[in-house]
Amino acid sequence: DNISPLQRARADYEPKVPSIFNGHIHIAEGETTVSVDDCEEIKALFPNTYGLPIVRFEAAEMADTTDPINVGVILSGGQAPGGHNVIAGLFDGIKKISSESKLYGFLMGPDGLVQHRYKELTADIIDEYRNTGGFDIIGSGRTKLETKEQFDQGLLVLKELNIKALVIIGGDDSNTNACVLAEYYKSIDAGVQVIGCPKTIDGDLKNDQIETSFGFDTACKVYSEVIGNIQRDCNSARKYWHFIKLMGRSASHIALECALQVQPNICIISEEVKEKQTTLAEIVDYIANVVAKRADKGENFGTVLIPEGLIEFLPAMKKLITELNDFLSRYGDDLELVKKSAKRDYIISKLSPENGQFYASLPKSVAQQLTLDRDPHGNVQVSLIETEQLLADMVGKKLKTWKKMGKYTGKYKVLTHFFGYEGRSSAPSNFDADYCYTLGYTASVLIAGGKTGYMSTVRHTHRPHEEWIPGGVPITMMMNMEKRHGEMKPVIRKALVKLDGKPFRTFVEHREEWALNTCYLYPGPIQYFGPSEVCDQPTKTLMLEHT
Ligand code: FBP
Repeated sequence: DNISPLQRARADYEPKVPSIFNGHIHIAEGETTVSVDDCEEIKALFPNTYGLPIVRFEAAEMADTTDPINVGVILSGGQAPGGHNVIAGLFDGIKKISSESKLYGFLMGPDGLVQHRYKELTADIIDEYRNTGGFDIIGSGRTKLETKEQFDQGLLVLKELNIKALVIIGGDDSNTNACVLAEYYKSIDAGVQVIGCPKTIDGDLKNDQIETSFGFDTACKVYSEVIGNIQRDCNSARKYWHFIKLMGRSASHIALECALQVQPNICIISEEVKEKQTTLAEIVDYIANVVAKRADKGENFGTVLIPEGLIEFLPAMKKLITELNDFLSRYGDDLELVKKSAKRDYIISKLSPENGQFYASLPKSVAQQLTLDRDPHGNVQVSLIETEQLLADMVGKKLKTWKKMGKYTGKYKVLTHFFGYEGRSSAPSNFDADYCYTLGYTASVLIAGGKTGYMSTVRHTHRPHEEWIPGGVPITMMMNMEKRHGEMKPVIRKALVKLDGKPFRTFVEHREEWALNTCYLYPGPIQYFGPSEVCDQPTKTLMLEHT
């Protein structure tokens, strides 16, 4: 037997769903919609799926259809807790319509559709994965579905399996592509609907229609548990500063949510850095100041939360990376020939004075990551840069100079951490288990109603589950035109941390106090059973944004 006792107990958990799911459902159409911006361009690009109405569900006497429906499902991009429950909800939904309905999973992401690699997801398989983390039921991948060839190739297997609708579970880019696919299939009368589901731990797929992307809740709770444990440890030994980097490709939602959950001494928010044009030196100064002030009180310990995306939000770093990419493509071969010990000076001599000076100020290990470790296209691999180490080292350097000046008398010992992958496949919290199952079931209702180019949505998620409002939103409504790789493209607008939003303002209200005093909160591990106030709470971000 290779499942853990918790897994066994969790298999029996029945996701809580909105009351409307207890009976038959009829789709009600609301007002027609427009895109968030660039309406004319989006309308021209999506003539068949633009301007569709938002849809809501109403209780009905009997089902609108009892015809069996074959559906395909794809998991796209990074793992997020709850993906298996989206699939379980979808499965239960189409089986409720007709026991003859079938669900097919395409393997290893969108590539499975193009390569015709799939498996039928039967009741036995689904039951094995209910309420579990990960995407291993069918695997995931990062292939982008964007060309006509891929769409046509995919259509062959969809026709072969008599699939009437495809559900794409993904982030902003995958849902943008889902919409392009929906538009294309509609334009050629392919007879295949496409429905999206909002996934990503990063929390940056949200807007007026989508309250949160699934997985964010669980991932933040996992990180907050561990940060809380670290805080209790450092408050006990009182000798380490912990620099903790948190996943989240560009937005800082995860770092902000964790800060609200654990009340650390410091949390940097990339969006604020960008807005205020803060320099790396200023961030280092800010952290060093807090370290010194705490040292004055004899508290030579603390926690610093750093969002993964920070590096790209630093204006000077952005400029340096651009010039380095250019430099490496021109002088990369010459650099190979330069002696290891002379490489650093060689690079500095070739950069503009401004960038050269900045490069010289970086710790050697980071400078090396910027120039030696490059991706197959020759670009700097920003995600490999250990920002937590970079900041810890630079703060150390600053404190040394302050020590010489008599401005600092404390002890500075550092430990660094990166929390990312360990939170992406955790068993979903009750919130994510319930939310995801509801999203999947909602998708089945949208499919039965003949909808295409829609994203499955659930509103009022800050309220008890009976009051949740499932429905569908046309994906074109969330789009605008943005420059991607030098070209204007229709995309779903990515949600960054809003500096005038309640979550950030709440953090700002408290951060000074949290910095100097020790106000740590210890959230503890995710609880799956027990009192509702311990088990079912959504994130602080969601509560602050909606109440
Ligand atoms: P998605 O946007 O696909 O959900 O992935 C999010 C994420 O976990 C980011 O937080 C992280 O930067 C990235 O994926 C890591 O990607 P990979 O899994 O390819 O290492």
